Amino acid sequence: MNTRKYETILFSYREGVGYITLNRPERLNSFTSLMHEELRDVISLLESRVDLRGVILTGAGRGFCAGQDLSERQPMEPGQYRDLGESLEKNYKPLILRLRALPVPVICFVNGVAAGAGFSLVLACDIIYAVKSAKFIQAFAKIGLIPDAGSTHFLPRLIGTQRAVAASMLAQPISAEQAEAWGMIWQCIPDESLQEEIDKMHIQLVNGATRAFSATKQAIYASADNTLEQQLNLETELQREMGLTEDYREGSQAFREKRTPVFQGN
Ligand code: T3D
Repeated sequence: MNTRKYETILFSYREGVGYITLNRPERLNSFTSLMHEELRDVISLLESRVDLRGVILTGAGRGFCAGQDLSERQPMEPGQYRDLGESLEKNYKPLILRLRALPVPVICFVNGVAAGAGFSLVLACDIIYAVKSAKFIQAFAKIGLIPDAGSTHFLPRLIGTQRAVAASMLAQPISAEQAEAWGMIWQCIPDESLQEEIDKMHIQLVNGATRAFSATKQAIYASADNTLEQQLNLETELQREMGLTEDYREGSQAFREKRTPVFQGN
């Protein structure tokens, strides 16, 4: 296993799968400047790997991520203000955009509470599992902020405008079961099955048709802004590319031979 040492996250790389674990359990893995710096470093490494097959993201301890570490924000004197736009531009925007743009599936295993920008981070992932005891809180309203780090983009698309507005303004926790029922996450899993599900996902990623996963992401995410005709054109272009891959050759051959395909991800 290829392992690098960080202070606020754990990172490992195994058989083309990058594992990122947010690792400040005593503060529910809330984001600090250092955590952003370390995440940037890890994402750069993932972007540079030609053998990348997938990414698995989770949190250490009882929480997934409680958003911005509020203890990093010093109390302000009357008349003093903070430029929060600077923090979003520097840290959150690149994190969300780069994670979303990774050319492989990014799978989130939500192991506990996800609040504020931690909730947004979850929504930026391609497939989301959450343990039954996990909950999701748009905590921003409680401190006088709007949902950020992509939540106003992802949430209405996933659960509809009414639910997105209410969840954001009321800041009420959404249970993992509710999240699954609303289509906000893929699956709610028993708490005790977390590691087993991660291990199963590892196998799926390592054996998957990675190029097709990448093009699937591209096509589905582009559909929000495309007309039907533009989307059909995009599908045509991407499917033409898929027809040139070794994985398609192998997949169709395996079907003919009635065996499981052995995809190499190229
Ligand atoms: O500033 C900018 O850069 C702008 C961008 C903002 C993006 C954002 O994310 S804003 C939203 C920030 N997040 C929040 O407002 C959530 C704050 N946390 C909570 O509301 C609650 O902790 C939870 C609902 C998430 C969980 O509640 P609970 O009861 O399970 O745990 P707890 O006891 O509140 O937290 C455990 C410890 O973690 C506790 O420390 P202690 O008392 O044991 O020493 C708590 O203070 C700490 N903690 C939790 N969240 C944060 C945190 N410490 C710093 N920052 C946090 N966000």
